[in-house]
Amino acid sequence: MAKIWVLNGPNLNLLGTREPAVYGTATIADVEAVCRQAAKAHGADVDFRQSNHEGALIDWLHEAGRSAAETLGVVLNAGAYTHTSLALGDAIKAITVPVIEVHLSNVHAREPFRHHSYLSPACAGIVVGFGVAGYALAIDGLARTAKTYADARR
Ligand code: CA2
Repeated sequence: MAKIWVLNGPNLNLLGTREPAVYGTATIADVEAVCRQAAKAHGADVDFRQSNHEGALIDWLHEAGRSAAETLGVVLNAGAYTHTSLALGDAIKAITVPVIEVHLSNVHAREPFRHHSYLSPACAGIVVGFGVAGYALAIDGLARTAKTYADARR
């Protein structure tokens, strides 16, 4: 079965416990359930992970890249590392599977330091501001475009 990686960065394990006005009330387990359902509709399986460590996210992107043959792509919410991590941007550039950047909140309607992303230039697409539904939208987008990327790798 084709695989979609869903990678979540720092503090997203706390989802649903604080700042509901910004991030909603859904928990990370709810996010995982939404992803599994969205992927199932495309006949894909989900590898869902969260880490508070930049290096773990980089290692997982490399792992996803190595599994290109069975991978549709990666949905990545890198949390605050989005705005700080050149290394994560480089890791996305280094792999050939498509990566969709997701943010629960509309980062462009928030503080100016959230307007810049080191990841966006390396990503196949971006989904911001749709809350947890954004993960499902990203998975739909991946499923619709993955063949284009697979053909380009041949
Ligand atoms: O909107 C998003 O998804 C963000 O990636 C969330 C990050 C933030 O730094 C980005 O600018 C935008 C923050 C994740 C922290 O998540 C929490 C959720 C609930 C309670 C505490 C933290």
